Amino acid sequence: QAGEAVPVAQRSSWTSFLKSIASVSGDLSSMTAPPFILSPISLTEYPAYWCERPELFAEIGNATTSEARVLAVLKWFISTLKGQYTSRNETSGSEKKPLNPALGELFYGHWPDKNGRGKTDLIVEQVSHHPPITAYVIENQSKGLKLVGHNAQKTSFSGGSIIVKQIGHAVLTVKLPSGSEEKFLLTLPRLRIDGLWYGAPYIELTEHSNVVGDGFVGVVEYKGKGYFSGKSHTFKATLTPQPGMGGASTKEIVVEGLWHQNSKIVTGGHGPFHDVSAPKEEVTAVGGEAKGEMGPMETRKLWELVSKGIREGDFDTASKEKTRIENEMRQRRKDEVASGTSWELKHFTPIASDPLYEELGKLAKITPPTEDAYVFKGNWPESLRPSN
Ligand code: HCR
Repeated sequence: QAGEAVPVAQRSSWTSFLKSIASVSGDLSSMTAPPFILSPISLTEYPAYWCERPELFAEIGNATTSEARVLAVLKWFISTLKGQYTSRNETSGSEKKPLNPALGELFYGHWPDKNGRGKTDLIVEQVSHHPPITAYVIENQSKGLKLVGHNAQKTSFSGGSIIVKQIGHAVLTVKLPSGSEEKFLLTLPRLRIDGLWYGAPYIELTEHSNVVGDGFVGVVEYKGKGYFSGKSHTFKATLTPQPGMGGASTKEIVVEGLWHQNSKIVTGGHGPFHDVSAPKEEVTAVGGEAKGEMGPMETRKLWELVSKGIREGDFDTASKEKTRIENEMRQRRKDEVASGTSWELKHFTPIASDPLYEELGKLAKITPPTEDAYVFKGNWPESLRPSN
C-alpha cells in the first residue's frame, strides 16, 4: 500500500512504478513515473550544483600552498553536497524524477563576478541518451580554475531503497602563478533513495568518494542515520599527504561533520571547516546562440511546454509534449542510421580512457582503474565569453 504522501488518485500507479523499479535494474531515467514525482527540470541543469557557492570555488585559486589548496578543494567539494542531494527536498518537498535529457541537449549559464571572486561560466551537454551521460565544464578564468566532468548512473533496488551508483568523475585544473598546473581528481558518492513507499523519496549518501591531487589522497566517507544511532548526512574526510609527491606537509588532516550543515577539523589542526547555512546562489541561465538567444536544443527551450505543464499541474499537455519530443528524437536517430551519419557533439570529444583518472586514481586505489571521459573542445559561446 503506497504511503500518504502520494495523492490518492496516483497511489496505484506509484505502487506499479515501485514494483517495476524492483524488477528493472540499470537505468530508471526512461521509466514513466506518476505526475506527483516529476520534476520540471532536466538532468542537464544539475551540474550547476557544482558552483552554487562560487566564492568557495574561487578561493581554490587564491590558495598559495599545496595544503591550503587541497583544503580549499575539499571545502568547496563538501559544500556542494547539500545542493546536489537535498535541494529538491527543500524546493519541492521530496526528491523528484528529473526530465530525461535528449542527446545533444545543452545548458549554458554563469555566476557573475562579485567581490573580486571573478566570473564563473558553465556549459553542459548531454553526450549520450541511452545510457544517459551528462558532460560539463565550469571555468573561472580569472582564478585559473577549470572543472571538467561527466556523470552517469546505474540503479538497482535493495531493501526497499533505490541504490544509485554514480559513474563518472571530474578533474579540476588549477593554474598556478608560476604557469604550472595542479590537477585534482574528484569521484562521486553512491546514493540510497529512501522514503519510497511513503511517497516522499530522499537521498542519503553512502560508501565514499575521493579528492586526490597536489600530493594528497583524500577519502570522504559517508554515513547516515543507523537503526540504533548516528545522524543523517554524516561524513568524515581524511587527507593523507603522499611522501615524495611534492606537498611539503607530512601530517594527516581529518574533518568531521554533517555535509548539509557544517563540520570541523579534528586532526592535523582544529576549528570550524565548512558551513552551508548561508543561502546558495543559483546559476543565471543564458542562451548559447547569437545575441544570447536559446537554440532548439537548449534545455529550457526544448522542455519549455513540458516544464510549464508539470509546474501548472497540466499533466496532459506535459505528457503530450514529452511524447512529441521523444518521437522527434527517435526519428532523428532513424534518419541518422538511414543516412549513415551520427550526431556530432558540440562541446565535448569522448576519449576511451582518461590518463589523469588512471594516474591519480592509482594513488587512492580507485576502482575501476580506468574510465572514459569527455574532453572539452574549448568553444565557449559568445554570450559567455564576449570577444570584445
Ligand atoms: C538518481 C537521480 C538522477 C541523478 C541525480 C544526480 C546523481 C545527477 C548528478 C548530480 O550531480 C547529483 C544528482 C542528484 C540527484 O539526486 C540524482 C537523482 C535522484 C533521483 C534520480 C532518479 C533517476 C529518479 C528516481 C525516481 C525516484 C525519485 C522515484
